[in-house]
Amino acid sequence: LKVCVLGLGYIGLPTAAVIARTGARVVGVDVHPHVVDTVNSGKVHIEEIDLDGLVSGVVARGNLRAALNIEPAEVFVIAVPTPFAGDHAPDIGYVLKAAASVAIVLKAGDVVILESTSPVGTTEKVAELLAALRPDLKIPGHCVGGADVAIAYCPERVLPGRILVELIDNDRVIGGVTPRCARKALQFYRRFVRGACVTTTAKVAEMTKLSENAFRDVNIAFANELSLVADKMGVDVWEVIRLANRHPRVNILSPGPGVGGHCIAVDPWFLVSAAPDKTPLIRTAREVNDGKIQHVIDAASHLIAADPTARVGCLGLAFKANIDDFRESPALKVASALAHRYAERIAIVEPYAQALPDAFAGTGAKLIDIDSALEACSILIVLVDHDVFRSIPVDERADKQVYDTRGIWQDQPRISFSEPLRLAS
Ligand code: SAJ
Repeated sequence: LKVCVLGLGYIGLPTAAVIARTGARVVGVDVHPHVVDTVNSGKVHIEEIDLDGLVSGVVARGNLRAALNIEPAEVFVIAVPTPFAGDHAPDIGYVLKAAASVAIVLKAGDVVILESTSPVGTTEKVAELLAALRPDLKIPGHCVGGADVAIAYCPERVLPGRILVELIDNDRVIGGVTPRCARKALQFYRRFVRGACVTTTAKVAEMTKLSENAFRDVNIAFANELSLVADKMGVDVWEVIRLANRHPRVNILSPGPGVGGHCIAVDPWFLVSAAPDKTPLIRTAREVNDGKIQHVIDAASHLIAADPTARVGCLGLAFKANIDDFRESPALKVASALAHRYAERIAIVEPYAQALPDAFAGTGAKLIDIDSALEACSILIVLVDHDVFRSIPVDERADKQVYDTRGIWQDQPRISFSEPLRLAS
């Protein structure tokens, strides 16, 4: 079997490598020459547990190689980004561009699968485009009788940090443009998925994916909203959540400095943009989670302004724990806002960064290690729950003013935002 994976990012590269491990010949196509060169040298351009070993193995065995241009194959997996344009409207330009390149080499018997998170109706647009570009082929939904090719939507559902495990173990939803398309795609996923593979229509699969991430966003927004109320009331939100979660039917998620990453902070907008007047809850959740960033900046500023000589350590820039991914990261937004406001008083600790990102240019903020921060800083702002921060014992931080936005140090003497005078003590 020859498989062509379009897009070698956080999803495409692990997917290509896992398929290659099944013995298929996989070519990964990417527009960035450095990505193609890196993969062909058996290395990876993204940090993900066990991915480096897997890629070097499948490249060495000749099962995976990367290329700048598409090649004929039997299965095409599209895993390119779907960002949003202005007004939070989804931009499916990369998907359509990838589909147009597939059209060049498409032949009867091939299977085209879209994995990118996409607005409802995108897979049908892909079919429409293929029908327009390849009138010589019978395209599903655009022909009478049996189609020459199969087109399906099968969203990825993997969690960064657990991608290789979840690619195999998670259940998959496989939505066909027609039931036959779904069955063809199912045969492909059975090669490497251990979880259940459930078939449905392309539109249902598209909306299912968006609903999963909107569900998580709404639930995190609830936790973040509780944290705002708790700050105002002078109540420890972590204790409230811990106790509420002892109820058998309550499972409140964790507040944080906001929601980051390229999925949860983006995908709910695809639902809002499809039905703006029907989605007040999903929209508000997005606004609550985005608004939490400013709340954290304000609360941290309050603390920092109260002690003008203190050095401040911001712990973490990544969008979540134990990864090197800074996309849409609330931690990065908070830390860079503080660096712009308080300049060289701010030190950043981020074990997953080699240098400070561009957002810190001209601020005077420095990247230091955690030991130096514990020595030099009397104020600590916890922005990411990396394990290395979590494991710092209380005696190394008991004398510090700590604003712990992730609740990782439950034993830390708490500061209260309802009593500003205490902050100056
Ligand atoms: N977060 C909180 N509180 C929580 C949980 C998360 O503030 O209780 C924050 C995180 O710190 C992070 C953001 O939310 O900033 C998103 O993190 P996440 O771990 O919830 O999700 P992602 O973005 O890493 O991955 C999600 C997953 N979707 C769901 O759990 C429904 C994953 O399964 C999807 O495959 C992925 O999006 C995707 O690619 O769509």
